[in-house]
Amino acid sequence: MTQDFFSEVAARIPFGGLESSDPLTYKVYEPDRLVLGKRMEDHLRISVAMWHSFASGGSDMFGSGTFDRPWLEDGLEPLAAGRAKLDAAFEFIAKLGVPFFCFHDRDIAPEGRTAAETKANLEAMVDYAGEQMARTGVRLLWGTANLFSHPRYAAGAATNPDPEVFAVAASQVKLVLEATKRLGGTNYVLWGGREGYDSLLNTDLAREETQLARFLSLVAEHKHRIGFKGTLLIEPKPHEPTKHQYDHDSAVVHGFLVRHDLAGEYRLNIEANHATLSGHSFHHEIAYAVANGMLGSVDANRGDYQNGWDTDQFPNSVDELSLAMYEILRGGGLTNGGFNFDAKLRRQSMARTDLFHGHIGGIDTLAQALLIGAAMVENGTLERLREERYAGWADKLGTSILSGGATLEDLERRVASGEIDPKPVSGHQELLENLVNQHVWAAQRRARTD
Ligand code: XUL
Ligand code: CO
Repeated sequence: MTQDFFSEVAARIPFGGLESSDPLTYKVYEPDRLVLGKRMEDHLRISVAMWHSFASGGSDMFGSGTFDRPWLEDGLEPLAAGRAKLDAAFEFIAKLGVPFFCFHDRDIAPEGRTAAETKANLEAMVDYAGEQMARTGVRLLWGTANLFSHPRYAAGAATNPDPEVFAVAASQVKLVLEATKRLGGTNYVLWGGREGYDSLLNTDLAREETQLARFLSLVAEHKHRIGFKGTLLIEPKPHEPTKHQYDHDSAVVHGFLVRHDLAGEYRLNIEANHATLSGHSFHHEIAYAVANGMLGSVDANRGDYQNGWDTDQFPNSVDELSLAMYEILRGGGLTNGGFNFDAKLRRQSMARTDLFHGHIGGIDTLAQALLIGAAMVENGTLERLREERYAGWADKLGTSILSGGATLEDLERRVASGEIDPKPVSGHQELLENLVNQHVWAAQRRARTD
């Protein structure tokens, strides 16, 4: 018997359109609407994150939890509380009407007194999640192991100076990878929570790199051994909780994977707020991943321009997301991946309905950005101008350089003779930015008149 936690929302959130005055309707998101020949729902593959939305009570380092979350109250029997949490989560996701969820092992199953008890707790809660998935039709986008909360991981998991900690982390990943397979997950994520350092004085960088590479090889080996067909994803982040994290950004992770012959085994899970913390834009990180065949999935959220930390707010900037969406669509879209709301309510947003408001706003923002990104692709002007800019590389000189047919001597001779004499050309940045704005504003007008 599942409990009812969101009775103020009677049924699935409907599409209301821009004129709707009901906050509990979608203004833009229409799952069945076709965009570039594909349903909106299949483009976006929205997922709700178990941790922020159901396993956290709203505490921060200055104060305790504020959220109205009966399943997190003190004194509940741990497994009964765990089942109530899953009841609440699946009721919410079904009412939100999105296809996926994501979880860490510790979001759904409490740590026991022994390793055996912890394992039994996980098995019981994974079974219960499976029942809830069957009841609601909600699917698993990805699972992951929490390798950062327990005190044993204070100095890292795979990169810990103690190999016994490595072993515990490895056993945890084995169990969650298997649970993810059992629940039909389409991806498995590794975020290097404390794989980094707080001080170089006690850190051996070379050793830690070797350990991390070994860990990721073991995970890939086990994936193949058990026949898990999903994609393994690494989620870059530059810092927080450690001062420096090894999976700094997309390019750093890609370089690491290539160095250790693992680039064929892993893709990237790119989080908007992690991108901005690393000093990049979100769409830079997406574009890098697309350019290198590494795009896997996205953690949707945003930071705050006044704060230098991971505020994990719900996304609300159509302008910024349109650029990311354009890069995703240019790259062929998300296939196995999705948009997982790794986003949390502000501590003052205490009501349970605020969970709906946060997600509805975020989903509508993604949907509107998708429409604009698609219009930019369909219109084709940006792509054409970009191609024209590089046209010389398709000509004789460009192809002879790239194919290795031209030596430095050849090039110097032709430049000295005046045969090669390039003229600077405009990059037209402002023109391009105006084109993007034109698409943003046109989409706003279309939405008003639809
Ligand atoms: C932390 C973060 C994690 C990962 C999963 O910043 O983003 O929630 O997404 O461990
Ligand atoms: Co994340």
